[in-house]
Amino acid sequence: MATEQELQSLFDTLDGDKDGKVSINELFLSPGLSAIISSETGISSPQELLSRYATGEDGSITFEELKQAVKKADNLT
Ligand SMILES: [Ca+2]
Repeated sequence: MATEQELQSLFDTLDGDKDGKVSINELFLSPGLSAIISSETGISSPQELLSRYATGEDGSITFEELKQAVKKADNLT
């Protein structure tokens, strides 16, 4: 379980280039944080997470999209 604030801080840390989106490369660069995302969303692979929830053309996930994924797994407190 995570609060929105914890999720935001996790997202900001993952977003290494600070463009407001987390790309597949950023997920791969931080395996420890990706593992937390996996447990909060119940989706084990970064590829699957992005293909299910990222709606932008560049395939990166926004904070709102990540929040939806965590909410859907019932892990947002
Ligand atoms: Ca980024």
